[in-house]
Amino acid sequence: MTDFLWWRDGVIYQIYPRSFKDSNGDGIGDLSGVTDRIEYLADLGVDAIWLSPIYPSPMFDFGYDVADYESIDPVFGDLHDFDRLLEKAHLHKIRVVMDLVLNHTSHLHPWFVESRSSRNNPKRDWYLWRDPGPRGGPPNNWQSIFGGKAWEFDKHTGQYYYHQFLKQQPDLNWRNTDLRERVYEVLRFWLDRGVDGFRLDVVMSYFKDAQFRSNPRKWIGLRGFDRQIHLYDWNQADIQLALHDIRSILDAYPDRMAVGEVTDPEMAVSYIGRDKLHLAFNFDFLRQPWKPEAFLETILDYQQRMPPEAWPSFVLGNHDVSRFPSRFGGGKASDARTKVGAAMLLTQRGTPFIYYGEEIGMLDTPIPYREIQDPPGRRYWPFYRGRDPARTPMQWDDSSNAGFSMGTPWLRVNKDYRVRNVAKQAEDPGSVLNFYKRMLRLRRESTALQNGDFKPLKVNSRDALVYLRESQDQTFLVALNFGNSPLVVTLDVGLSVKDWSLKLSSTSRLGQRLSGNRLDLAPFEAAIFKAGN
Ligand code: TEU
Ligand code: CA
Repeated sequence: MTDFLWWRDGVIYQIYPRSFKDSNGDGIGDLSGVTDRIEYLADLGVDAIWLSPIYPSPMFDFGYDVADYESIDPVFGDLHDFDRLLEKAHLHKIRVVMDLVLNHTSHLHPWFVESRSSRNNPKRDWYLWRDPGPRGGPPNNWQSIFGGKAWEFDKHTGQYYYHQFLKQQPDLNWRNTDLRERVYEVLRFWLDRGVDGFRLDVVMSYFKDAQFRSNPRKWIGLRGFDRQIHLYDWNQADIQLALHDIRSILDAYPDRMAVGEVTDPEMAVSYIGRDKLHLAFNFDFLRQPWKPEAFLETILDYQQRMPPEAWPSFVLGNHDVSRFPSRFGGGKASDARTKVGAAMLLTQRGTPFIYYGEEIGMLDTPIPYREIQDPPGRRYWPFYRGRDPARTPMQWDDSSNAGFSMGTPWLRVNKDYRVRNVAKQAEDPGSVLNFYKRMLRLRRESTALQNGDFKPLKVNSRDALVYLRESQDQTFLVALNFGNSPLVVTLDVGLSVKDWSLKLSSTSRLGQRLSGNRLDLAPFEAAIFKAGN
């Protein structure tokens, strides 16, 4: 491995455009807002941005219900604004990844409007229409991820259509060749415009069982969806053909990438490789408690499943889950813990994804019931409060609305914005922001941290995670203290390297930390050493 390949060796930053920066005071972030912040992202040191959907949408699922794949929603700007953003990002060597939601459309998409107009409309088969079951009910037992049955009866034509998410998000029929060809045109539309890659929303759901068999049941789980084994409503073998198609479309352009959203690492490894997707998310880090052995286990499990020609990826957060500083406990030690999490993420063998705001340690924002915007949040409140808490405005400075907007933000700003914001952290050498910058710089200049081997070291402490990242000419040792007490760790292997230099520490503690097999760590210290200088 030599030449820098952006999606393999770089770091990708997810932007939720509604919440990043509002340039016109309507309370909603937009493309000009992102364009204004390209210098910030370049200075932070990320290699690419992934934009959550910005297409025209009635926003029942805040853009994940697309009404036109080849345009921009006016709330975010227009194609001209998009081209400006792309051009400026490229000028700063930042790649741009679009979110493509191809499992379903909005119910207001012209394709669906046509499809539902009559049983013999040419686009009827572009969606999943079925006759009622034997007793007049839904065709089978499939459930919606956002609650209730996945089938909606359409009186006009007397059939049900399938929706894995909201009823305003009817699923496309990927078994229809015309539909597939049309969708592939969408990929080319954006590739020709110059975008560098795609994040494929719920790619494992494109194909459903051709016979529409009911799923087997399970007895535990909050939602009806959780109480089924998903044998038939996702991850069908035929998806592999679509993955090949998508890859060959991308391969006709230089340096393009597709990352797929799938549910678990087992699926992830079967979706990536030379003639499939470049990357698939591994969400295992999102499910771990704050314990070194839990993370180590998932890393090793994933490493062992990974086919030789495939490349891993890691995330600690996204727009669907609680922010990681909150998930791992928040409170007084939040920032110290966040730095340890960041050091772990950014020293993995695999492409790291950062979710906007993580770099300043943003926490979940509690949203009162009457302000909840997210549909599953309303439906399952108070058992589940939805995804709004992780989607609140980016905190830029201590002016009103955290410098996000001159108007009233679509979601409230976190109360801590006067103390937690970019401007303030930029001034403080010990801030989370400056730690991310130093980490990103170190990763960028170290081939071993990008693509060297990952080798865990056995240690005599339950609070420590210690590993090597080794390439032919570089060795790094990463030592993470997950606990709030000082640690003296004994490494159980004789390290062949005697001479280590400390490259970076998340604390201000001075002095020697690694000598022989003895490693000293301050509370919540993340320390990174390099063999030699
Ligand atoms: O998410 C897929 C998904 O199933 C979950 O992440 C889901 O959002 C979670 O279980 C909450 O209940 C993708 C997108 O990331 C998400 O934002 C969209 O809402 C969803 O697809 C539909 O497009
Ligand atoms: Ca705006």
